[in-house]
Amino acid sequence: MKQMPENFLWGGAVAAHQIEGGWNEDGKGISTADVMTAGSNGVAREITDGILSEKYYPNHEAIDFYHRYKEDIQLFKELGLKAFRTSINWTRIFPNGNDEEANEAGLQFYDDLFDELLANDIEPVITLSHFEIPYNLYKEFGGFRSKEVIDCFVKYAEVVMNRYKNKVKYWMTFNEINNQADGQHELHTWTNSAILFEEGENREEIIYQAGLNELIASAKVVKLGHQINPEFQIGCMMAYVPVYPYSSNPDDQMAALKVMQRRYFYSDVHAKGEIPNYVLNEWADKGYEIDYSDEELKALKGGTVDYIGFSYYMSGTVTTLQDKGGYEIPDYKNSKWLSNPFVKASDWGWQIDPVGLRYILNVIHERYDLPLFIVENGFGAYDKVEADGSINDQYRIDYLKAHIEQLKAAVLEDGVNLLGYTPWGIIDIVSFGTGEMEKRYGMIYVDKDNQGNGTLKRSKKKSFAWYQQVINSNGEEL
Ligand code: P53
Repeated sequence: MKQMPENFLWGGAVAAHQIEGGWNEDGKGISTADVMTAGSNGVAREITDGILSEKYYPNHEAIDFYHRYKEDIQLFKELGLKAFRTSINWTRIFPNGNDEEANEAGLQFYDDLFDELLANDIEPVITLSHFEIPYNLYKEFGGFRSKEVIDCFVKYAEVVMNRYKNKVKYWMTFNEINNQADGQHELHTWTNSAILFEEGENREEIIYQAGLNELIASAKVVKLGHQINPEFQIGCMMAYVPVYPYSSNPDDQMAALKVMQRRYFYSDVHAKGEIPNYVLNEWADKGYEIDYSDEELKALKGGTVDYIGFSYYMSGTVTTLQDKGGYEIPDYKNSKWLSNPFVKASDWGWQIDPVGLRYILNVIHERYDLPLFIVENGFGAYDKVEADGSINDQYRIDYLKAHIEQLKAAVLEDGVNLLGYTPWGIIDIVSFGTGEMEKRYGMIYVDKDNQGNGTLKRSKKKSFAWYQQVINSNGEEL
């Protein structure tokens, strides 16, 4: 029987702002995540102008990993994690984003964290910006609208890549850089680019500019990183939501292709180092004046990524048929986004589609011929603590099992080169989309509710022992 590669990185993933807390400790500055209030299922998070005393900001304390990481890493070790994906919070290192000097206390925190992981044989996998941009860079420059912020990011990356060059091998630049793609969702343009819009601005054009600025920054960092340590593996990080045509109508195929191109723009530039024709033509047709120099085009070419990191949670569906319902999207004439009648959805409406993971692994493998890394996948759900303290999250096991079966098919049957699998929110954390604690992904439960009450005590869910066995058997026993 074919087996998963010996060095396959079974792991778990989180992000600094969703786990650490300690939002104003040891010299840390305010980040974009620190001004996001708690929303709820169906209610958007608010982005406030600075920090307002009457509001609740769930990321300020999060699960207090900042002070509890040692005990949490002991649980990760017991679980058997070979890799742990987190991010460096930019504002611990450069509190304002454009400070002259880096903040030594912030650098020391990540030294200690990485040492602790390595001492427990856990490989750190590090994102440089996971929705954590210094708030000051929004105030001073309007976020990634500005070319100035490219230099701030490159300087920050250079400092941390130098500092941790013997501790961290796997890096990613911008988390889910394509979330912002259509420019329409405030939370996404804020967290990807630190951009808020004025009335009447052309959002699409501005987001193309900001996205390109990030791609240039990323490429410069990839080049620099390889100079700092040629062993570095530096990837991009995409949110892949494969979009299917609803029917075999040729227009539905084109609609699905066009919706995907808007997202592929980002990984195309990351992987191929060039702005694709379909985007250059769109800019010309719409009269967009996107600012880039020859020097920047050269930078793109010189900083292509080593691997494609991506999240996978769900798939989507589009149609041009007019009698199926759904809501209109701009990517192709008369196209509408609708739910897929062949798959079920989570309580938050995320469509559950394990086969979609195998599908997208194949598509991306064919498109780029690069190693792939699933750095997020998981099931956000309400968990119930039983009277005896146990948590029987069989639904989470079912979700993860079904997805691991499909990733195994992609590797063992389809020949996809996959570096690892780090399921999201290995320990319960603050939800990004809603700011809730009770949208839980973890195999480790954290006693805290949506209002911020709870002891923060950690306990193992049923999925803990299950995942332990998956890792132990290198994916054989599901
Ligand atoms: P929450 C959309 C589609 C796929 C992944 O999300 C997404 C999003 C944004 O909502 O985000 C990623 O916590 C993101 C994580 C986030 C995770 O998915 O809203 O990288 O920071 O927590 C899950 O359920």
